[in-house]
Amino acid sequence: MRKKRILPHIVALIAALFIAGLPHGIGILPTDTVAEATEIDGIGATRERVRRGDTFDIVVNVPATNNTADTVDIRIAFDPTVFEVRSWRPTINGSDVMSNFSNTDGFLALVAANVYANLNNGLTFTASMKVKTNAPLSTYEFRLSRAIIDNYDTKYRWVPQTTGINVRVSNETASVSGNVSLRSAAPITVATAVLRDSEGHSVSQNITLGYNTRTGQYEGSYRFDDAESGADYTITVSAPGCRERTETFNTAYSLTILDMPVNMYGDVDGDGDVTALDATQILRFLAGSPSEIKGLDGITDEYLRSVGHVTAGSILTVQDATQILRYRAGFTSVFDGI
Ligand SMILES: [Ca+2]
Repeated sequence: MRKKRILPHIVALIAALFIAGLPHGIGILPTDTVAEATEIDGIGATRERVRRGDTFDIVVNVPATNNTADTVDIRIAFDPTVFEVRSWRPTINGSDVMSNFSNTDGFLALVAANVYANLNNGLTFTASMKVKTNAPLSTYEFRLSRAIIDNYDTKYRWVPQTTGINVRVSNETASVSGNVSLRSAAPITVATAVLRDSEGHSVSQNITLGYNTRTGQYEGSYRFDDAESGADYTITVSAPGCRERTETFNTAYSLTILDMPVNMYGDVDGDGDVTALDATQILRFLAGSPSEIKGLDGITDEYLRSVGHVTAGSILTVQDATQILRYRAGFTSVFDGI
């Protein structure tokens, strides 16, 4: 159908007539993972695991090229018994784009003829989708069933790397919660918790820490209620001047309680100060003697090992102990940059 240049005009005209009577969406919800999805060459989703009633974005991304396109013609197929389109208003700067969708037949489409769009920066088209409240729990594909961006003079033709994206509908939720605590001579009143799923999507939460006179610690708590049940996650807690702590777990229960104590850089024994005693713990560990890092049970506390590892090297060495001693003695050390 693309032997002559006139045809795209006709396609666009038909599309324009066809969309005239269709309802428009109700606005695109911003999400913090759109940038990630737009790095895809082809089709992507801002969320690959959703629950009934959730909204998310389907993104079609055409990577940057030096070619000039005559025609943009895209169609995405989805299961209309599971998803519905909230908004699909693709635009190309300076061009008229005919867009169309059907929540009955399950597709999103756009046609733009003779757009001569400058593809130097690439093109991104976003549809806001909603999971129907009665959607069966399963995995569904959004398929880029038509993806044509070409130029009749240069014969440029886009071949997307990703033509399908799976979105899993699950309706079981799990919560993850825990206390965050640290000892520090100077007040540390804020921390951050980041919950990350196995696909790399993450949500973060700011934690306010208060000083507990009974325990002598700065303490606060985090809680995430939007996790999926039975899935693998990591949680990472960070605080100023402290070694970040990451734990991996599975939401096997409806509530997972994971306390996340953190230590200041170099404070191996966790007393809130960086002293020669911390350097001693490192040296004992390196010598194979029992220490805070590896006790008599022979189990190495990987977090405390990372707390003692203050230099940029790949493993804990005597250099780490030396830096702690230098810092304590008032010499220049890696602590100057913390
Ligand atoms: Ca200490």
